[in-house]
Amino acid sequence: MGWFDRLRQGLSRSREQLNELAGPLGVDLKEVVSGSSSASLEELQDALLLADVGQIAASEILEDLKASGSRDLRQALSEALTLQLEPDARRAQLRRLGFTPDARRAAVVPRGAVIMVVGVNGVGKTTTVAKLGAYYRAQGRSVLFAAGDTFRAAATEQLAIWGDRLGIPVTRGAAGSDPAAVAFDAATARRVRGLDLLLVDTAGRLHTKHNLMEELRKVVRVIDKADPGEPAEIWLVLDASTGQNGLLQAQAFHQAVKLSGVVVTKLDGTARGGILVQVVRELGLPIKFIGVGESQDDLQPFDAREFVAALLD
Ligand SMILES: Nc1nc2c(ncn2[C@@H]2O[C@H](COP(=O)(O)OP(=O)(O)O)[C@@H](O)[C@H]2O)c(=O)[nH]1
Ligand SMILES: [Mg+2]
Repeated sequence: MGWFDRLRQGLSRSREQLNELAGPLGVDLKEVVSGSSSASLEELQDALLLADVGQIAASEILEDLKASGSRDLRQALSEALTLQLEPDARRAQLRRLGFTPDARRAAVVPRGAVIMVVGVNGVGKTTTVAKLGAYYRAQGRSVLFAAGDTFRAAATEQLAIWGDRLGIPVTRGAAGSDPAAVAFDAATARRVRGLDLLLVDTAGRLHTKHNLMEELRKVVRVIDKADPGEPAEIWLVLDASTGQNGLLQAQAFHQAVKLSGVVVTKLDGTARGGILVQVVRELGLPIKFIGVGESQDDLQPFDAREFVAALLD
């Protein structure tokens, strides 16, 4: 099965809910809006809320549908949802232009030389670091990993195995050592060796634990000390099956260290697809990549239009 089919499969529950409550998406939008169809806008709103798109986006989508000149509910919903997945500025621009350009998954270019991933336990941080390493290396960049999860020896070992497999060097510390020290060493090593990109793994932590969030801030500070201006990117790794709780996590991490993007993993599982909308809308953060499986190639640059196609069709 290709990655798109795995994504579709992962989103099947959300898709069924949307189709079921909204009636067949093939119905005439004009009839839905005028109230003469078996499907109603209220039911559609319920379906959107169940899929976790959130109140703000759901209301805006309904407004867009009412204002749409199209008779095709599926088409109009697809455009409205795509807009909700675009960053604010681009959303405004697309609205002005009145169309959504073709899907074209652009390569994700990091702003600087250090990308750090953060998140709670088990969401797929270490796997994502490995996949990102494979992705950027395939784009011709030289990569270094930092095994910043010193909390568990197994975590360092897990990244070391990926490093071996991918031929990517790993800066590591002893189990139980200070993650900030590992990050400092790695950031220095990247700069001195002139490598293009450092990917920093971190230990999972509950977003409610203050001292662990402090530890994360310290890791950010020492990287900046070793390599001023870095980490240019801090990406939250979010498990797509967590729904509303994922948004709370995102908010807490965003407050502790200023996030620059999100990687949503496990979209091949039973994903609540709408949570991506809330991340973009309510946190103003772009989705950078999506994870659709456990192997090194199961990471795709995020494309809103493609994602909506997987969700609706
Ligand atoms: N199905 C699926 N599994 C994933 C994905 N990303 C990570 N995993 C699995 O989730 C589990 C936890 O991953 P890990 O990277 O160790 O999480 P961490 O604790 O955040 O570092 C592992 O079994 C991974 O193989 C994904 O996109 N899809
Ligand atoms: Mg890990």
